Amino acid sequence: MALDGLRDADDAWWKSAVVYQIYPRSFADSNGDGIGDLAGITARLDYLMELGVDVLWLSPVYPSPQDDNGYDISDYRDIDPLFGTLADFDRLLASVHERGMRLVMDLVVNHTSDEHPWFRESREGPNSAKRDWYWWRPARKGGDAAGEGEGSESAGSESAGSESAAPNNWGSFFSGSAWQQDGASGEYYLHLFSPKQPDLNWENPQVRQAVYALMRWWLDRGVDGFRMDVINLISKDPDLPDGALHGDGLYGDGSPYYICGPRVHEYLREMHREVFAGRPERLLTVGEMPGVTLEHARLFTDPARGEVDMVFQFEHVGLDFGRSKFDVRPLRLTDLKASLGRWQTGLAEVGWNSLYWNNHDQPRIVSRFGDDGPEYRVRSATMLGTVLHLHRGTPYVYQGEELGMTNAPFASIEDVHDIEALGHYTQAVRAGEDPARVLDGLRARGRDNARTPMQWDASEHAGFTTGIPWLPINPNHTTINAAAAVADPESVYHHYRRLIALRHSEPALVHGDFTMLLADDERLYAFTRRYRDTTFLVLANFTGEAVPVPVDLVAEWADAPLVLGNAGPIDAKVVRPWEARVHRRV
Ligand code: TEU
Ligand code: CA
Repeated sequence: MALDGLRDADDAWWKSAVVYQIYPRSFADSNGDGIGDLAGITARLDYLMELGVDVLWLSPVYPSPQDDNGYDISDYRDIDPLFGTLADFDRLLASVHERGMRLVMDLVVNHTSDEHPWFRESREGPNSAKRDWYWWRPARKGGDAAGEGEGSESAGSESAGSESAAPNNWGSFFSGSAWQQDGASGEYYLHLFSPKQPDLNWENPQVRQAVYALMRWWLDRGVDGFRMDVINLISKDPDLPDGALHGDGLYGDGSPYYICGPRVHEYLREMHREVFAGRPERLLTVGEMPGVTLEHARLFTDPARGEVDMVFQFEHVGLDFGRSKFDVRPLRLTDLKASLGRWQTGLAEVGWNSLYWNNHDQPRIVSRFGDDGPEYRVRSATMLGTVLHLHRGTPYVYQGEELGMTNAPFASIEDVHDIEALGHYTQAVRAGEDPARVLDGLRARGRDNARTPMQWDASEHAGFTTGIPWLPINPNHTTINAAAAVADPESVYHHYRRLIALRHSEPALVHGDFTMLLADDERLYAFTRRYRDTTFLVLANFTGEAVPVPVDLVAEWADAPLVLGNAGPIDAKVVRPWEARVHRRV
């Protein structure tokens, strides 16, 4: 594989790798039940190999009541029958390795499903041997525990019990209280996400050892690493203090007491020692870390500390938020450059960045930061890919991003499936917001936008299924689909192939120093990558208008060959709408 040749001193193969994220429910359905599955993925591996990606990240495929589409696991050592069997999984893994690619699993251990045997045993009562495997607390004194008529349900849960008696005022990520009262004991358990996702108590060493054992089980099966779900939330301040009341003041912000909590680095170092340290093969670990700061990220990704290889930070996907993620504000390009530039500089000496625009929680980037209309969809999608992939770090491609797939036209709230979106809609409308405006916010930011089925061809169900898709196919699949893209050399697909090939063949794009240019320009994004005697310039237009190239750049780069562009022959003095250029100088 091209990777080896690029190895620098350290054996971090993933520095020159490109990762492709698969959301199994929506990738490819092999048995016509309208839900994607493992055999469907196996049948599409040649497409991924042709694209040139090195690693596949699978969102969860473990047994789950699917309350949060699999991020609520009821058995960590098996495959949900929806997606297939362990034998199907082994076939997929072998087929991935045969093609020289790797596969990482999604590790969801901040919480389990409330149908996991661990939680079933834990809720049996205060004397359960597993009571301390979760965060149980008695009702708050003085709060009216019974709270007839006073308790309000968080999205979809049977009565949360009286919220005023909840042990503290923390709100859940999915709206409503972060506490659920359990009828049997009258006590409350913590769930930062849905009531069917109770948080594990990592203070308990038995919990940690149980997690390390299941991780070793999958590594022994041959997987190449883990993407770790909200792994910076596993350490809570054991006093569980109330949070400050912000905005609508319904719930307190508990984040200061569970984002990068007091023992999180200790736990990740212990995990590294117990799971990864003794293994011959170099694995990939990436921690999803909402709210992580650059300071903490440097600690998490410093190879000398033995925690994780890289983190997913959320700063650049929150720059166009108003009061909430569903309150849309226009992006200021200088904010984006300031944020990504800070992370480039901040992890230049120690640590490593992950690079992403999309995943199964984010709306489609071409609809968000680009222009998904017929004239500029391809060009803005390829511009966004070029800018992201040529930063210093490991790029992640989310399924369909390589086709320039767009947000979907959700006609009504009935079309919305995602628990986070439904929780927000319920709470916002109850708080008196105009349902139509709330739905607009969901259309722009809802996670279902990322989850509409993969568009393989222009046929009725886009080649995704022969059955009825679990989520409607985006009607624009008649023009936006893999078959058409593969057949069109000017497509987003072939541009991503060229981008990935460039990273595999140019050490400067892996290891090169990053320098931001034009930091104050609200229309152009420009930077260089320098390594030994090679320098690359990346210049991109984030607007639908032609923009003159700053004269000094013209002068400096006039004789440097163009190695990648997305708008045909260039005009040295003007950058066309949504155009991206990559020049190389030795
Ligand atoms: O997401 C964590 C997370 O921060 C997102 O839920 C975030 O709140 C939001 O959706 C993005 O703005 C992870 C998984 O990626 C997500 O799918 C799960 O729902 C969540 O954890 C709970 O497991
Ligand atoms: Ca299926």
